Amino acid sequence: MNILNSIKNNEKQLAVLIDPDKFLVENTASFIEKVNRSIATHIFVGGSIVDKHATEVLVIEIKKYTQLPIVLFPGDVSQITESADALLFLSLISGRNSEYLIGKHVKAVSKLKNTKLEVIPTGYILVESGKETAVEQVTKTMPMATENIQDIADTAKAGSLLGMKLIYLEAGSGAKVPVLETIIAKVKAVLQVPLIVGGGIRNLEQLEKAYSAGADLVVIGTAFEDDELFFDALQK
Ligand code: 1GP
Repeated sequence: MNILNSIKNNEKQLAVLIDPDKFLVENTASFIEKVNRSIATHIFVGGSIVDKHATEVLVIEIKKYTQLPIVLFPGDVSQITESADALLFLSLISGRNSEYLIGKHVKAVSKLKNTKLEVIPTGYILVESGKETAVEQVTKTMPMATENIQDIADTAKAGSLLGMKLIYLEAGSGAKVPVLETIIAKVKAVLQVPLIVGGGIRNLEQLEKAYSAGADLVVIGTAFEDDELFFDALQK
């Protein structure tokens, strides 16, 4: 299966994000059963700070219970495991920290050698969301100001012109407010590649708003960590 091709324009797809640092492996079967019954189309695995082997252990466990594609969304090179189907090769193009623009990628090369992981170049854009997020702390970069919509759209466009196959608009895990619809719409309008939106989406209304504004794939993590009943609102 080609994972990039499974992330399509204008199809309202949903990725459930599982952070190995916050998730108990023994809960995998029951959690994934809920994912399977929901409208989720992808499972993303990753987090800002994760123990070295936790990602691999979790991915292997998840695979036992689902056919959905498992995509790594790593905060660090140590989270790369070939047990997954694909890897978002994220470049933090909203920031100017060279480690997160290209440095970690160079370090990843030796880990990627001889793996079958599908590597998907992804432009990652952190947008201001009302409180400091883990991405900000870990990467030591500032999010882009919400009033600079043109700047955000230009950054996304520049990423796609550099050959990035996906653009990810990120408010940050557990963000107070999701990325504004005006920003999603403006970015979508300049892109040909699919647009991923995540951070702070906690209910159906916010999910629908993100789709209506132009998100092709929405990523939700914290809302499921806080309350698995949210899956009930997302039944197929
Ligand atoms: C975080 O975009 C993802 O990187 C999802 O965010 O945990 O707030 O849903 P939440």
